[in-house]
Amino acid sequence: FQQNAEISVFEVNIRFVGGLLSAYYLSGEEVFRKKAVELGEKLLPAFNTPTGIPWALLNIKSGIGRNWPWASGGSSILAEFGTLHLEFVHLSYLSGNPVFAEKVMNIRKVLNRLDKPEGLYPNYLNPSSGQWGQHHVSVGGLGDSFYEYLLKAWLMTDKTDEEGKKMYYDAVQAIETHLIRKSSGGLTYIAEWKGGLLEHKMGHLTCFAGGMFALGADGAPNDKTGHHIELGAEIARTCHESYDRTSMKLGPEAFRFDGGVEAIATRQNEKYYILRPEVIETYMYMWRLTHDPKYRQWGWEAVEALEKHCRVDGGYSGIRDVYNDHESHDDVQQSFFLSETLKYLYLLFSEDDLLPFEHWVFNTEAHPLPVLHKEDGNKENNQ
Ligand code: DMJ
Repeated sequence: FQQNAEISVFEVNIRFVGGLLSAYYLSGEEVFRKKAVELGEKLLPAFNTPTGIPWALLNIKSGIGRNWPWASGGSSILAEFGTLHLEFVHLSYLSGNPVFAEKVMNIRKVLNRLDKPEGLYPNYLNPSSGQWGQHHVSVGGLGDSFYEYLLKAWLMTDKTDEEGKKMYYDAVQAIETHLIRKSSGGLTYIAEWKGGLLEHKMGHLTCFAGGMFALGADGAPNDKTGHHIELGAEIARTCHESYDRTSMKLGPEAFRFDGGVEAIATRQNEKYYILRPEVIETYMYMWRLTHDPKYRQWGWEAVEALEKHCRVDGGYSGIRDVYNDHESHDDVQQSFFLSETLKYLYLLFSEDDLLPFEHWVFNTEAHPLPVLHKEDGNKENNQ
């Protein structure tokens, strides 16, 4: 933790803070609690900006932060600063130090003060001016886990975090109106929004949203529970199609619904598969919430494809082109393959009482965090 190195605040939080917190809750070993809190403290200087919206990058020795220069004139990114909430609430809960929860609650305050174009959250926010950057909206890369954490913040507080709940269902309403479309072949997809214009492309990352809609169905306002489950099922089907329409039965990084194609990657640089979990994650949620056997069948198709095309001597590798009959391996096994892809597969074929949703939420890297039940006094701690 003393290295003179620049780290991604988001990645360190979801992979390492989240991993340490899970290790603590699953083992009860004090060392994990202590290290999670120590690491959380190392991240705090990232919040030293005029608005308290954290920097994306932080030198953990000097505490100096900055943003990616490519991010709309040095903005912070919604999916990055919006994906600290669950871990930081737990850090306050476990340390007795309210500072962590205060930092993430302030992020919400800034967001709630801002006007949102058509009710949508742009992916970029300038941490100095507190103004939106480019009006690009996505439920995939740069946006995704912000929405996931609104819902899970509500669930993780035993449904006491009413602000998180409202922000989630309002956001989904705007996403449905402005981003969700149906192709002529009947596939529901989530497009990207750029200053009011739609790009009819869906990323592999966006496929997590099927599971999210289903997980959030229960609390949906205006009797919309069935509708949110159905939306989850439709996204799951579309993402399954994106796998089924390749030679390897593994999905591309992004697929399009324009120029006469549906659920197919048309650009060479979008044809790769890097062992990502989102489609299997959605199958797992859909299975648990509906028990429709097709989700296990689809999961098993993915297992067979992974064994056939990604298994290599040293482990598993990403693939450069899923439409090619011959594998070209990228020689990388991403850490989310173990923490997410294989874990969600394991859960898909396990009984529902293994890490039941009533007691656990998964952080965006699939590290399980316990629900803070009301009787354990979560209200005081969260405040
Ligand atoms: C993971 O690091 C997390 O799920 C993150 O939210 C986005 N996607 C990668 C895996 O694809």
